[in-house]
Amino acid sequence: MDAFWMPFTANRQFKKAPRLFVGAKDMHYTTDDGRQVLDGTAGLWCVNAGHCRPEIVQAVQAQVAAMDYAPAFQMGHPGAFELAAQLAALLPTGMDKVFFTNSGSESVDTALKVALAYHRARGEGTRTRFIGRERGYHGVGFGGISVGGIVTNRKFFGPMLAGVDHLPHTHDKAHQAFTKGQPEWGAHLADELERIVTLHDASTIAAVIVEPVAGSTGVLLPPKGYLEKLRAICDRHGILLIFDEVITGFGRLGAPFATDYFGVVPDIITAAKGLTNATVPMGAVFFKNHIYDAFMTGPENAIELFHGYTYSGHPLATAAGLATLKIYKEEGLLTRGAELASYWQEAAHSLRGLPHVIDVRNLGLIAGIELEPIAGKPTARAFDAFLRAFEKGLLIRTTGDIIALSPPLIIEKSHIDQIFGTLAEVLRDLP
Ligand code: PXG
Repeated sequence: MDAFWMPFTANRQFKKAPRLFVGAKDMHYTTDDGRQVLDGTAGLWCVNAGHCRPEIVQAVQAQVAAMDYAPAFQMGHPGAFELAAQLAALLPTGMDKVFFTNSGSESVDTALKVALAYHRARGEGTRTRFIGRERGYHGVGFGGISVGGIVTNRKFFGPMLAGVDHLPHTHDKAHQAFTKGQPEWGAHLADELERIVTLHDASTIAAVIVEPVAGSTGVLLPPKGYLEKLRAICDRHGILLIFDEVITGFGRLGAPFATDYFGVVPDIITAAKGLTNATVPMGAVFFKNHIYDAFMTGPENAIELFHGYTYSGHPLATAAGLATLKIYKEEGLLTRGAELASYWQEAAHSLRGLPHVIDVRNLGLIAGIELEPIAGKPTARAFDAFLRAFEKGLLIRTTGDIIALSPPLIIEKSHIDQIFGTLAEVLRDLP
C-alpha cells in the first residue's frame, strides 16, 4: 500500500483499513471481499450510463486493437472529428467548436487560456482578469485553483494566478434551508459582479467562471434568476461567461447540459466526466463559433492556438465517447433525470427531521444532505456516515459535513428507495 500517494485521501487512515473495489456492473461495485455496493455517486459524478456497459467496452477494445494512438498535433484520426461533430450537434446553436483535453482540470485551464488569447486576438489584450466564485471547484490546475473558492485547495499553493477576484457564493441556510429545487432567495448576489466590474473596470476582465450548480463544494444551487443576471452583466461589459459543466454536463440535471436546463447560454462550456462515461479519461471545452473565428486569421500555415495535449482526442477516449453518446441517445439518458427528478426530490427530502440533518437540497439527479458538524471536529460526522453507508452496501460521497449524491442516470426507483432507506438507517444510528 505504501507506494501509491492517493489523491484527496487521508492516506494513513485509508492504508490502515483499505476500501477496495475490484469489479463494477451497471449500478453496483464489487468489493475485494465480494460485497455488492450500490453506486450512489456514479463513481465521482462520472459514470452516467452505469458501469461496464458492453458497447463501450467493445468500442474501446476494437479501437485499441486497430490503432492505439495517433499524434494529436498536425495529424488527426476520424474518431476525434466524429465525436466533436456529434457533441456540436448536442450543444446550443452557435456553439460548434470542440477542443479535447484529458480531464476537467485541463478543460478549465484550456477555457481560461483561450479566453485570454481571444481578447488579445481582438485587440483587447488588457482583459486579463478572471472572476470566479467562493466555494467554486474548477479542478486542481493553477488556473482552476485560482478561480476556485475552496480554501483548502488554495492556501497551500502560493499566490496562484494574479488578478483574480471572486463572487460571493449563493448558499444561505437562513433563507434557503430545505428548499426543493432552486432557491427563491439570492438572485441579487449576481449584482456583486457589477460591483467587481466597477472596482476593476470591465476593460481588465476577461471572463467569469462558475459552476451552474456547484457540486464538489456540497451541492450549492443557483437561486432563481441568478444565472440570467450573470449573463446580462457579462453581456453589458463584453466579458466572456464560462460554465464549468464538468459535473452538470451529460444529463445530470435531466437535460443534456445545465445551459439547456436553465436556458442561459454561456460563451464557453467546460466538460469531462460523463463525456466517456469515465471509461477512458477525457475532457472537452465547447466554444461559441465567434471565439474560434477570432483565431482563424493570419496566414493559413500558421498555428492559431499554441495549446494542446499529447492525448487531446486520444483514439481510445474518442471511441469511448462515441459509444457513450450512442447509449445516451438510444436510452434517452440525457433527459431521464427529468422523469425521475420529482421522485428523487421527495426521497431526498424524506430525510428531513432525521438526526443531525440541517439541510437537504436537490436538482435533477443531484442531492446534498448537510449534517450538523460535531463541535470541534468538522467533517468527522459525515465521514462516519460514509463508512457506515459503505458497510451497508451504499457508496456516497462526502465533502465537509455534506453528503453528496449523484447516481448513474440508469437508476431505477427501487435503487432510489434503497439509497435513501439506507441513509435514513445510517443517520438514525449516527452518534
Ligand atoms: N470542474 C468541476 C466543476 C469539477 O467538479 C473539475 C473541474 C476537475 O475535473 P478533473 O477531471 O480534473 O478531476 C471537477 C471535478 C467530488 C469530486 O466528489 C468532484 C470532482 C472530482 C473529484 C471528486 O465532489 N470534480
